[in-house]
Amino acid sequence: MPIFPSSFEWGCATAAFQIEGGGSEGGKLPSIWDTFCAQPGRIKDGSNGLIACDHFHRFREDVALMADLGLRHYRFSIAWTRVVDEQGRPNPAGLDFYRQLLGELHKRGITPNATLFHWDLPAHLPGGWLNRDTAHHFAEYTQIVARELGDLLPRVATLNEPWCSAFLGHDIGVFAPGVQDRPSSLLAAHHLMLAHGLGVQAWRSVRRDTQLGIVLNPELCDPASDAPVDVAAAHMAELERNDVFLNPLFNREWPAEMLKQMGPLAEQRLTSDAAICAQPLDFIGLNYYTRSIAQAPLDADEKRRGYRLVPPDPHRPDLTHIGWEIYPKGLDRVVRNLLAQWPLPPIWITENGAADNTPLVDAACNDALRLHYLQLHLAQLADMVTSGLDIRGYYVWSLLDNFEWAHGYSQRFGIVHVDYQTQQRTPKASARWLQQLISFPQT
Ligand code: IFM
Repeated sequence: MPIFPSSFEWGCATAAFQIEGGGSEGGKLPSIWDTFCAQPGRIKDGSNGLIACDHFHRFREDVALMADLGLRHYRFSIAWTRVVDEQGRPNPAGLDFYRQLLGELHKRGITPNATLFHWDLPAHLPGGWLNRDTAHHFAEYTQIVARELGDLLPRVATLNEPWCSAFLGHDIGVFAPGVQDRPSSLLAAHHLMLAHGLGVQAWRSVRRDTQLGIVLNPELCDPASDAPVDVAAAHMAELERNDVFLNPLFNREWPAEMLKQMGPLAEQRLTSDAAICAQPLDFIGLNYYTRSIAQAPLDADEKRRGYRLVPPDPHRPDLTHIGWEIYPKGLDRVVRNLLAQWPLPPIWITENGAADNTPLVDAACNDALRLHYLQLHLAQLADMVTSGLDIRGYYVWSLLDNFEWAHGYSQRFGIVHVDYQTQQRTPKASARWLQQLISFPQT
């Protein structure tokens, strides 16, 4: 068993749209993911998040499961669409759901870590992240959460993986809202970071006793060969993935390459935005799953981006069921790369996990692939912590099998199996291993 300091925090992570369901209960409004799911062909299995894991009604059972597994920390997201109405006023019924959830966590000795935005943008906001006003609406929503729930929330992240909202949502178009336009994706990225900065200011205008941060999914991108064109492509991929989000946090300008790709839209970035984005933070959350391999761009879209990603050969044995390479060394490499470039605050690994679609057989799920993945990554993490890196905790993704965005329910990331017909929860072999690890004597 890998050994961690006794102060190390162990938790699991989820996100509202992926588990809650309760699609229109208590005045919940549609998000851009609801409208995206309703468009034919967007979601692999044609599913949606209206019921998901029915956590909205079963949260007590889910919190009991966490407690049983020895998880003392829980990262979840608050659905903006549940807690604020169309006029931007607090929605008491939605806020009450989170108050009850937080009460239950408190009762079980589990510390919450809430993310304010995990992609489920209210559908009624005109222009979404392409409209600067959305950043101001985010700050208003943040202030409502700070006022209404702030006393129950010791740690809060503004955004989860803004790269996905910006680039998967507005360049590749496989995520809501499904736009495919390179300059727009960069404008969305800018507005997301502006929302982050305005959100931190708004929260701190209400309370100053909350640890505030952001959750990013920086990536390690290796070139497919030593050829200079491939090396340059990998560099471009890392600029997009890392510098676009980390530079604003430290009041550094975007790389010239990214500003050039934005064209005339770059004028919508105001000089005064830089200081707003660079609010001092108490922590940074890093999500790590795999690495990428890049080569020189071939088609027009890739040339606009400056790189082409090469998916791993699907026959390789070291892939998870979603097709991502199992590369634990990357966790160490990516954290050290970031620390060499940016003065990061203390780090939490806010997501790490694997898609393993092993079915339930005789009421048991032997998810050996996930177990293997977690063992490798936690051994890697233990070495990193022992070597002195300031990493304070780990949240496995995810507590439950859940709605995996464009993959619908076809990919299972949970350490607990969910039967979507009966909503029965069954801890998998990986959950039992993690339970043992957490209870193992630590230094
Ligand atoms: O399910 C997602 C999560 O919402 C954000 N990070 C990556 C996970 C796995 O794809």
